[in-house]
Amino acid sequence: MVPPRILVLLPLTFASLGCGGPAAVPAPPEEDEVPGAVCTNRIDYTLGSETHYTAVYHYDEGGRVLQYAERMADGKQIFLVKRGYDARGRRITQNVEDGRLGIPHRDMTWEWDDQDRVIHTTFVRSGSELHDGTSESRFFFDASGRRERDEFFTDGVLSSVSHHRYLGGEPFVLETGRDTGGDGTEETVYRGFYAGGEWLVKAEHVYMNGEQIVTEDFTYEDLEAGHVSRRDYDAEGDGQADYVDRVFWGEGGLVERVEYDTKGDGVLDQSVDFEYEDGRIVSRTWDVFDQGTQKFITDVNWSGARLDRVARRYVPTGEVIETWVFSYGCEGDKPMDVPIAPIHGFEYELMTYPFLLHFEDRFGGFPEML
Ligand SMILES: [Ca+2]
Ligand SMILES: [Ca+2]
Repeated sequence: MVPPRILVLLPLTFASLGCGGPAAVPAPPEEDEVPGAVCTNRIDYTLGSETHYTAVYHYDEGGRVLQYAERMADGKQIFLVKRGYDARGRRITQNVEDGRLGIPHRDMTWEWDDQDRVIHTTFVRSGSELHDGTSESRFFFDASGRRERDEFFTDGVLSSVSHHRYLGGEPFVLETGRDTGGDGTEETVYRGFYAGGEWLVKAEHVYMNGEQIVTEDFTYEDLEAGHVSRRDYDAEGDGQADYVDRVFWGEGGLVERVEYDTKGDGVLDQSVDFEYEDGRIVSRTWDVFDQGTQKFITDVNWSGARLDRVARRYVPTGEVIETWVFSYGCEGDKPMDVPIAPIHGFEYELMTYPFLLHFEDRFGGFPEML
């Protein structure tokens, strides 16, 4: 299911933490001893002119992330992720220590079947009285290998069950009913309609109390290629779009521009333009019209196929808001995939396509827990 996309201005989340004091110079990162690690990559992050963080990834021989740590300029560790893998290289454990605003300790496990599908996850939160607890998910598949049922538990008690029903037809309908409490009564139903069994053309979120039907309609410029040109989001199913996105494609199947009409009144509220060189993004321009006129540009520099530097600036003043500088101690292309990490905002700056529309991506690949 594709949630409505809400653009929020300037998420300067780190600013409130404040390093205080005079402008600090980034210190060389401390290299931890990580058993099994063979090399490290690093990101130096600067927010404004005063706040510096360093992130270091440690990789094993197979190129998997064993540890990811973020430190402040004074060396204090503020975020740590450790991952463990089974003999087949599949992630089975993750431990997070969050010294910032999050839940201090988070321990996760993933259990796989012999077809490389995750069938069971656990997520234990500790260290904050308010949010401590255990979440658990179990995923079940039918005889033909399709996802059939998901069960969710909170502190050992069944909290909800999702049933996936493959209704067929053209467009092909996948219906997911969510039963809160697992008492046999479904409170919400989601229906995805896939043209040719492949591309989402319509989505409905139905609240069974009759109160609301959220509807999304997708129009394609090129259905074969999955190039969507427009999404109409109707928040209450009255047939009037409340939010309209338009996507413009360029040569080589790259997204050149996305327009957001956040009130569905035909007036453009925000837009994002992308520029590419050799098929790689080099510039992202974000124009905002609905909260005063504002313009942000993200410049992306590459060194060969690798990210070298990403910097986001506020155009009217020229002020650089945040900068990511990448350095590589490892050969080849290693994953930088710790989506929960505070410094990972660069991924958002590089993202050009706003939707998840292909049927195969319906359940995603790997169930991350944040
Ligand atoms: Ca129920
Ligand atoms: Ca409406």
